[in-house]
Amino acid sequence: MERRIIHIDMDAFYAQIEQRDHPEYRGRPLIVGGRSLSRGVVATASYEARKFGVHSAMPTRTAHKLCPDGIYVRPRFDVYKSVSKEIMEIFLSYSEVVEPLSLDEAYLDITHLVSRERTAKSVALNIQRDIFEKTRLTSSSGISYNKYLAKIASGMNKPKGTTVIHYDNVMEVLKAMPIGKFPGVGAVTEEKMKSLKIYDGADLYEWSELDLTREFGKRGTSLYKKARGIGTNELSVDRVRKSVGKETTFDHDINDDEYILKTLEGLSDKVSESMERRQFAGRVVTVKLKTQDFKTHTKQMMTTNPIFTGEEIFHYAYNLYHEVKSPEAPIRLIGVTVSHLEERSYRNLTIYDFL
Ligand code: DCP
Ligand code: MG
Repeated sequence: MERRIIHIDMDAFYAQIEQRDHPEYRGRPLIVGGRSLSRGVVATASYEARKFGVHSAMPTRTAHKLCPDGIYVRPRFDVYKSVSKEIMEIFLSYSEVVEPLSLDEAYLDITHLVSRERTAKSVALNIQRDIFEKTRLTSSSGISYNKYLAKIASGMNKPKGTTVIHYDNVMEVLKAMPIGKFPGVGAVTEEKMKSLKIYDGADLYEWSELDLTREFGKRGTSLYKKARGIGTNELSVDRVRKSVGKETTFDHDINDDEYILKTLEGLSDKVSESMERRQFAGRVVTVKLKTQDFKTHTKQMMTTNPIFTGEEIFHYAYNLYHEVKSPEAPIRLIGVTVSHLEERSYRNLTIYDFL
């Protein structure tokens, strides 16, 4: 049976909240993220700032060059989390089948709400209206018969868009889509595609499954299907990632405790940031070392309480490092992972009880 899936994604989420709460930021290029010129990274930028080429994950230093007159502010995660909770509550008032992807986006299966009198698009518009009434924030939605098409659709008319991809227009949309915009095609794959003269969906469509598998391994089949509008419509009930880890390989083998611990501290912060974005806390910390002789050594420890801050993670990683290192073996790689993850913010919503 054909399902109706909606993907909802807030517009310039952090930036829009800052503009809502600070009227003086409205209509101005606003950049939310780390403000340090040496280490800061842009979390997101208002649409006014995007005109200057500023985008998520860009070093703050680069953003300053592109947009020197922008307003630069630090994120307020607590506020974003509580807004996220509000929008998740709205989603749950429409459907029990909700799959959150991050703080500001989710899939909803709303098949049961659609009838001859009520289209999926009108349901999406209602959800967007409810979000606006409750939070004064705009969102975009995409509606389709599977997940990846709904996600593509929500990105097509941002901000404030509501876009439907159905059987009549799916091939037209996919064929015109630049290859880099296909879900699952990252920068590396995009380059490879271009070297094979695949620039858009129409080019991809010409390739046989066999040839794609030959070039891209197992992902070939998925790419073949994506070029044809075929994808899953099952919302994942348990897509909680099992662990979050970061590692670094040194340029040359290192035996300097102070330097290694500094690196470990940085990695702990990165793991924490990644957990922050997904609202996880974890119960097990693992430190991994690879020594000069290519041997891997790991050691892990259960924490007393679920942890998530960089300081907490580093506290355990610091102790583990001292247990696992051997004084005479220089290190080529170090990594830290937090596992046994659990949800933090939606806990009292019981969303995961039935997802
Ligand atoms: N985010 C981040 N670092 C990234 C990407 C995103 O910290 N590399 C945060 C900030 C965003 C939020 O997650 O506001 C949601 O991410 P989106 O990709 O949905 O981006 P936006 O909502 O900011 O903009 P858009 O209107 O394109 O959805
Ligand atoms: Mg968004």
